[in-house]
Amino acid sequence: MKVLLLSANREKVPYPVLPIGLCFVAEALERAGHQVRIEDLCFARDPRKAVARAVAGFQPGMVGVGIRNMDNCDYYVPKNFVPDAARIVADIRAVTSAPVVIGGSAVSVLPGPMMERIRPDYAVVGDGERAAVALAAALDAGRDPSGLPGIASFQDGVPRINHQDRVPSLDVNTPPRIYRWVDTRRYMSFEGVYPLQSKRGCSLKCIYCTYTNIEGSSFRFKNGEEMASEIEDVITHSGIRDFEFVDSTFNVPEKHAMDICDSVIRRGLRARFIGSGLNPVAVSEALLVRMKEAGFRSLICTAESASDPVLSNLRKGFTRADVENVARLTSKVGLRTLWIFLVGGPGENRDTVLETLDFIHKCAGPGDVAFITNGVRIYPHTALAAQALSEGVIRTHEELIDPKFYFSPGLDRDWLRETMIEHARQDPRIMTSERSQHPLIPYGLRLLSMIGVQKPFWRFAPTFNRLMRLVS
Ligand code: B12
Repeated sequence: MKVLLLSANREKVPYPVLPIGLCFVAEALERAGHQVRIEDLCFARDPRKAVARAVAGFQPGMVGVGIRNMDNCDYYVPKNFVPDAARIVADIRAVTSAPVVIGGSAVSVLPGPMMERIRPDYAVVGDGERAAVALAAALDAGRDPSGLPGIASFQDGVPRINHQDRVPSLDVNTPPRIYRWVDTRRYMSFEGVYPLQSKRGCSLKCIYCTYTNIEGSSFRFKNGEEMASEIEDVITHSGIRDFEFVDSTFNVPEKHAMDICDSVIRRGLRARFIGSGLNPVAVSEALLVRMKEAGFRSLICTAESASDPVLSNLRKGFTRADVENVARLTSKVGLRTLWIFLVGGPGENRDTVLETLDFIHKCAGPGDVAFITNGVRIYPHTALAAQALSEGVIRTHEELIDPKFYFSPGLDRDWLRETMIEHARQDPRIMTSERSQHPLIPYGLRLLSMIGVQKPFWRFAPTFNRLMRLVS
């Protein structure tokens, strides 16, 4: 069967990200004998025309739409991507009667409401590889796919969702070989880095997080040798050397992270690892040293807070002392760190906010940057959503298809905003999420990329903040 896959994501903040999930699905469908084409709408001048052209030129028997983001999780500069996805599906319908299936992380977060808003024929919930192949096989054979695991469909006008058992290991998933499917160079011309996935799942219990709902709560791994081969293949075929692990967190569990680093070092791959999430719950000096040896240039530390009561309420599983320890170790080993803070969760008040800001001023390294988001996006079927329901902040999980934010009742939102602006003025290493939405940033990234500056580009955030201060 001919399968056309469209990537709906056109978001360029903080930079355009390669559609790795869709490419995993494309590879699986191709391996199953289907003829597959991807139409990436990220840079399309006129996405509606691009959709119509892609369908008319390929005449697919099934169309898949990859939907990564519902919204940008920003309270001050909100963007909602669901209407764009609905329009893409309507545009597909206008030119073909082929069945339409949606999939991607946004769909897995809230499948029912996403189906109701976007009106596809089917949705894939969870991993796409097996479910999409089973769906295409059923449609090809004229069988009803609505009972298949991982497939959601409308029954009497109401979405019915069949959850799937997660495969026990990732060994069955061959690499997504993204360079075969989309114009990777175009992405690299921003702050693009090539995404790698070495595991799925997350065993942590952070109250606001969707990761366990998307990927499951137990880990499924690819081993170090497989990852090293994948990296080698990407370098050989595309020349790309800047990578980033999109695992829930790279360093948990540590043994697996060590295994990946060891294999990369053994192969002598001259790869650079730019992003990759580091969780303070398990950071040893030995791991950081090994990561640096493997080619890690910088890290993204998802501390979320540096105040003990808030960390405890968020169930982060670590304390301020652990966060301070990470700051000490990353400085000692020489790994620049982008610190991520999520301010406004349960128990947050003026004192706890000031504690976090104090950490940034005093403990973050001189080359580090702190990215701060105000308000916590409430996601369905999380402990935070349960709390928000009991406090009357929301009425149903389903309404969370539209972004809703949790702000601690002990915090004045105006005070919070002004305080952040004030501290960012004092310490230009502080980047507020609001400021990161500045329309000039994508142009700046392109410029830096064009002149061949080494990544990560977030290290120029203080320069950008100083410039903004001059012009405002
Ligand atoms: C790593 C990551 C990042 C990195 C990306 C780095 C990179 N180079 O790619 C960074 C930090 C840059 C980032 C940024 C953003 N992110 Co982000 N990110 C993630 C994370 C942790 C992993 C994404 C990933 O690549 N997964 C690996 C792939 C293989 O999985 P997958 O896409 O789900 O694909 C599988 C299935 O979904 C399915 N599938 C996928 N597509 C399709 C299509 C079809 C047709 C079918 C049938 C199936 C299918 O099959 C795939 C294989 O099994 C997720 C959380 C998570 N655990 O999923 C959040 C997540 C996707 N991000 C999210 C958001 C909001 C953002 C931002 C908008 C804002 C922000 N605050 O950072 C930006 C947007 C960037 C952009 N330009 O789009 C949200 C999206 C939900 C929402 N609210 O809309 C998530 C879910 C996190 C969350 N808050 O819950 N992100």
